[in-house]
Amino acid sequence: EALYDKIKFFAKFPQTSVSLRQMVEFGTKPTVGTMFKATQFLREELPVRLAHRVVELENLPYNLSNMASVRRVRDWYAESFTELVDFPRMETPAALKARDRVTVDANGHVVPPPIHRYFTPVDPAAAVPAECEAYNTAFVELIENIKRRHDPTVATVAQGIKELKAQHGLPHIDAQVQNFLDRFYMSRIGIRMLIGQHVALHKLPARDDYVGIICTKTNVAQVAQEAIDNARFICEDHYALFSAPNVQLYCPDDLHFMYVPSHLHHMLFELLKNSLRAVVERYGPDADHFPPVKVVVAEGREDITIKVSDEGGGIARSGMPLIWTYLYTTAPAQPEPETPGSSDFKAPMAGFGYGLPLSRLYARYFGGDLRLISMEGYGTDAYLHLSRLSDSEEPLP
Ligand code: W6P
Repeated sequence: EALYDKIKFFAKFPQTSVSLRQMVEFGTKPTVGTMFKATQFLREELPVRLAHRVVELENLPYNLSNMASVRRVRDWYAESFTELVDFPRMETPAALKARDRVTVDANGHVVPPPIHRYFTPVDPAAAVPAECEAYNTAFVELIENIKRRHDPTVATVAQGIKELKAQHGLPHIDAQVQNFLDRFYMSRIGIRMLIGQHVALHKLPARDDYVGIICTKTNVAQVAQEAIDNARFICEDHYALFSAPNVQLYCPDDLHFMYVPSHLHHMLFELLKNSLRAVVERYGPDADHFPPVKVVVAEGREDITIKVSDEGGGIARSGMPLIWTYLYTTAPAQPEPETPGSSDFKAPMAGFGYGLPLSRLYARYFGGDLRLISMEGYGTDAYLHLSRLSDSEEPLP
């Protein structure tokens, strides 16, 4: 039908990645004119990214594309795509200048205008049409609604994967499905980052340590301590413990770098929950002593690395690859929040659900990585590498 043809056309455009540095340089003291350029960029880029996902959702193996849950997610993507391409263009001289017509290269690939057309701050003194502000506000409202619409995506896709597992009785995830999910969730992280950043720049009052949702001085010890407190609380609640295993944090108080604090919190919280769970399950909830979990933070030139070590008995070497799959979960099924407004970052004491593969994607999104090394019979070390060189480009599947 017509909509799908349009989506296929947009999916031919290459996606344009934005570096953390670009996000920060662009978002520092944004003017209405600068925000207008960002609006123009997202008004072009978001439909392209969504279209890529719709096409991929339509072509999944194992009849996944026909599953009710996957179709529901596909419909959200198509709906959001439609709203974005139907959002009116504003034909100001500045907008026309920023939007050179696309060209087609020798291989028939569509070449979009270069990103610096959009990502160059506008001189605060430049004359900006009065309508721009209202236009920006309307666009922010649109993408906020889109972001909210897609909140239940992870839970809904997970439902489809569970059904697939039940139907095929797959012992562990198929590489093709694993690959799709890694790409799909990585793309989702990028889309939600761009929307979250744009909305925050538009709405939040300027602060000298924040550019949108990026904190230029993310204090590692502070975020780590919050993640520790939250994970211990959840652990105590889940196992009805008087006191969760202790977590010792070794981190300079003043160590800071440019990052998205909510991402860092999310990754550490996931790792800590896994470690606490392993320790409590190994020693039993009634044990009168638990070996502490240790968090060591190291500052290198390239990376800040955070090691989370537990003595929870470790994982067999043969079980290690399963840790990163989306089908492998030892935790009992839990009701997922489906209500609009529920946040991305909320999860009770799960096992190796989606926490680890998603945390690794969050790490990789800004050029980092997450690795696990385990000693079966003793414990596990998780290494969270975070890139300090903020010019890593978004990885775009
Ligand atoms: C375990 C299993 C695991 C996964 C991720 C992080 C820490 C741990 N500890 O036993």
